[in-house]
Amino acid sequence: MEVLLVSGISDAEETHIPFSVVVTNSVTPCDPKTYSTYVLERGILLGGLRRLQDCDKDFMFTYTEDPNYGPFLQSVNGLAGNPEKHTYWELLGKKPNGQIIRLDVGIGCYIPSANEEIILNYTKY
Ligand code: B12
Repeated sequence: MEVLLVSGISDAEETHIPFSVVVTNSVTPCDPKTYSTYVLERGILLGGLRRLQDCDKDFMFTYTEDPNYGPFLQSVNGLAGNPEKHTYWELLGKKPNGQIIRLDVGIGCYIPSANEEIILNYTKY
């Protein structure tokens, strides 16, 4: 009897890169909220935020589209940045050594690393 082995299915398994999203507010300080989500290998932050919004009813966000730089994070959990008040959502990343860096690209370009902490910080400019 001939046995046909179909290979390749396990090769198509997706690698999940888990990371956390911490929502903080430097304008009106309050307790940070922490969420967990993931991207696929080399997936963008926006994808992880969308997945989080789809899975967790306590997290929501909106963005606008900039003609040059792509998606600009507009609001998180109902609180929106406001040019008149000079407020916006700043994107920070906490490295494994604890160092906090300011991301050098927006949510459409940033690629989270495994177990990284992404901080969405409502702040002023
Ligand atoms: C001023 C400025 C800001 C201000 C804009 C508001 C204001 N009115 O001042 C604030 C502080 C909000 C800001 C925020 C951020 N910025 Co900025 N910003 C600039 C800067 C210095 C000038 C933009 C400008 O005024 N141009 C003149 C006006 C007339 O043109 P405009 O097209 O209308 O400008 C708008 C866009 O530039 C937009 N904008 C500004 N920054 C960003 C970032 C992203 C990702 C997007 C989609 C849009 C956007 O806001 C401007 C006003 O509406 C540029 C660098 C430069 N010299 O151009 C960086 C720059 C555009 N920003 C950058 C970055 C990385 C950010 C942040 C992601 C930083 C962070 N880690 O939080 C955040 C955005 C976070 C989010 N919520 O999505 C990068 C973008 C690189 C990239 N490929 O993504 C740049 C190129 C600086 C750099 N060299 O790293 N920024």
